[in-house]
Amino acid sequence: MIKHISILKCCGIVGSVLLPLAAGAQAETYKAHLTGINESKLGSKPEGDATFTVVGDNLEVHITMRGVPRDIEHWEHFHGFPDGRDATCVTPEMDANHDTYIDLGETEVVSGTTMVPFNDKPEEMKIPTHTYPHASAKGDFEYRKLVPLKQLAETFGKTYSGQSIDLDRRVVYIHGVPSDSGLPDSVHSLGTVPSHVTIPIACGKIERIDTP
Ligand SMILES: [Cu+2]
Repeated sequence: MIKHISILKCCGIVGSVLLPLAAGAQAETYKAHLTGINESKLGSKPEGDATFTVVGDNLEVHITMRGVPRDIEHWEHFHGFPDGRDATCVTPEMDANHDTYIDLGETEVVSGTTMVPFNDKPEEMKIPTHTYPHASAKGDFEYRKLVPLKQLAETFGKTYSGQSIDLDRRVVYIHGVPSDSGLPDSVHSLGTVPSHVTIPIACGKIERIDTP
């Protein structure tokens, strides 16, 4: 029963040493309920859920969204503070430049920075890719991924000098509106990535839901 300790010790995502599960005990699980941002501009009401479950050496990520702009790719990540501070979701009154849009920069005050992508290979932590989920013609998508925890923890620790993933201090963001949305220049983005790709459309705070 104790053979898993060494594995979990290296990768425990809350930084604690996890004891083996007793029969019937629940796996280490986190959940975020996502609700819309910039909804008045979207003409739809994004909503969904993200769950994160530690399964052996992997983190199983499952994200379902509905009401998002249809037929386009949607960037999605967890965001957080490199110093481990607790991140929360942006709120409408945080529109610092009063252009009536919440852009990526305006999320940073309370949500920190873009950390781990939910694309084809989250463990590589490469943010600009074209491997994010693509919404259906109805405006739904589902993303499911088994992420090797040890690899993710290593990449994370290198990127954010010795920090751990600490899911329960992070938030999940979904981004993206169609390229012909006519966003004003006041909507700021990430480097050279167009603002229609990075504009946030939904956010949810991650919380641990099993009983540690
Ligand atoms: Cu993001």
